[in-house]
Amino acid sequence: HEADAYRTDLMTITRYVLNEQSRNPEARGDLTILLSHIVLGCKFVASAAGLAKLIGLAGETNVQGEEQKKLDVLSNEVFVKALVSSGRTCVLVSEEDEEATFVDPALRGKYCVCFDPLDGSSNIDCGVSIGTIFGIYMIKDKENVTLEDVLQPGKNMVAAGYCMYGSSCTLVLSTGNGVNGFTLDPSLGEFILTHPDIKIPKKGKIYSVNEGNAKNWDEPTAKFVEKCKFPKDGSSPKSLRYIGSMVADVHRTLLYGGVFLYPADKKSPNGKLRVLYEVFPMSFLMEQAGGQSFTGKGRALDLVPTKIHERSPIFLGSYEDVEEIKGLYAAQA
Ligand code: AHM
Ligand code: MG
Repeated sequence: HEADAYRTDLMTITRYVLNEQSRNPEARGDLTILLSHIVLGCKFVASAAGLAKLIGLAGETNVQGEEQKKLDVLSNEVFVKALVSSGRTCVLVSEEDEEATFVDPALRGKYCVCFDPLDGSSNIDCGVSIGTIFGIYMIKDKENVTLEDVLQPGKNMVAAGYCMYGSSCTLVLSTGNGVNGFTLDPSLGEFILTHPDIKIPKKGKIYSVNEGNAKNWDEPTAKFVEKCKFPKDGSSPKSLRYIGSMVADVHRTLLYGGVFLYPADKKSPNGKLRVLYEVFPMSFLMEQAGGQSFTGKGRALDLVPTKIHERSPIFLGSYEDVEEIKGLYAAQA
């Protein structure tokens, strides 16, 4: 029985990534090393998130003009240091830092990492799930490293994932060959494969959106949400679930199906979520799990960002549900 096998034959995330890489004759273990440094950062945040003494305002403001919590500041520092010291990175983009970090040439490797060290910060003080999101690119030319290396379309990512600090700590990862979920066993200090080969249901019964913004929505978004609540084809209305932490809302969408949307509105024509470290990694995972991700104009992973903190509207989730949204936008065009 498969479940029994997992209990005694523990597939740690490192073992999993090593296995994956051994199928690629060109791989030299660099991605494995990089990922193990990301995993270390996630373990730090998981333990720090549980410590009440770290909660409270740091009194600083981040690049988006929001108040930073101590946990944001700490998490960012831990990830930057872990990534630099891995010796496998070249350019880092963090939600918390206005400028990209170019790693000292002596410590450079071939990967670029874009990450949001602690997403969902408004949920920290009330103990609701928060998360870390990351996307990894390969640099184009080691001798000539520029910002262009991180301003690549999302489809060029070599790996992406998130870690959710919730009732359990779960790390979901794709290296471009499906999606797998690993749960932190605190007594072992290891992430163990608990959700092999995640596939999102073709259609879901849940929609997830901040409806407080409805008065400013465009017509296709408004029509879609109206259809979720008052379906005219005889189907049951969808349920609404909205946590306000992208990682938690996307995690539920991946496992249960449905759609998560952060659309454009009249006040924010590009929505809220950031392309490099929110939209792209989540879109990569969705596609790898058999779902879709759409911007209101096209495939999210085809976007070519021009600025590191650029935003984009996003509709992601079950294949058929996103297909319906695409239909509404096509009808309007
Ligand atoms: P943050 O980077 O300040 O944490 O904001 C990102 C979060 C996402 O996790 C979530 O999907 C979204 O903001 C929720 O926004 P809103 O409160 O407008 O619904
Ligand atoms: Mg954040």
